[in-house]
Amino acid sequence: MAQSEDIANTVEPYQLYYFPIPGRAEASRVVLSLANLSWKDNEINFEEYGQMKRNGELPWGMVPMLRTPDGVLAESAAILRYIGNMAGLTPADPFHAAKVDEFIDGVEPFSQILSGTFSIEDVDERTRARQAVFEEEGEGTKNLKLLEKKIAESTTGWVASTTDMNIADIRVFTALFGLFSGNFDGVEKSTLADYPGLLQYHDKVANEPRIKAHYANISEGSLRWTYQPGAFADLI
Ligand SMILES: N[C@@H](CCC(=O)N[C@@H](CS)C(=O)NCC(=O)O)C(=O)O
Repeated sequence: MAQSEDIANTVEPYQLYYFPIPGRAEASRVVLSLANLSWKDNEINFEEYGQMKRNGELPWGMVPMLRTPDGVLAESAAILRYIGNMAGLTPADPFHAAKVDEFIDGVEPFSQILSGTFSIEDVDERTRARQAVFEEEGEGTKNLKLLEKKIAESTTGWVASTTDMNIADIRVFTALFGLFSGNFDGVEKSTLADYPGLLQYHDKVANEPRIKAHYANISEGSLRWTYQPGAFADLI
């Protein structure tokens, strides 16, 4: 890829920068697409990330980062809310909008459950550490149970009890099922067999027409297979 200054000179008014994985940028990528904005997905490698950081292009020294016609925006939740507002994917009434925010912020501990394991160089040790996360008393298990409980409490099937799908669903769906793509040693998709409520939620979101269309044509070997309908059908 060209240097970051060159990327910024391309024509799309919205430019997202993140690593070539779903991770913290995936929900914003989906919503940028659903918003029909003209945008570019700049998948950067670690060296390019380092260069952008040294150049002072990243407001908080991290990615994702979004360039917009109004300026640069960092923090994945802020980016998601901004794009979600433009896409009509946030509720209008203040309470439901706040409930949506609650879920976007509430899923944060879950999205960090592997964070202590990335620095473990030995693959066997790393695998064991991640398996422990999903043992009975592990943080992964606690978080999956909590998420399943929250979804069961929904009055509409959408995570924040909204009438329609919104950015909270897209964040929870991409964070939750992205973890089981096989990209993380020691994290087995079979774990989800213990969570029928989560599998039902997967079915609901993956079959939502806009989500289904968005992931209909992913490339061979893509990590995004967990977002397609039927991805976990063998566990049901
Ligand atoms: N709170 C931030 C956290 C961003 C974050 O942790 N970004 C990671 C990638 S997932 C990063 O930039 N890591 C590079 C580094 O810290 O060296 C957000 O949600 O955007």
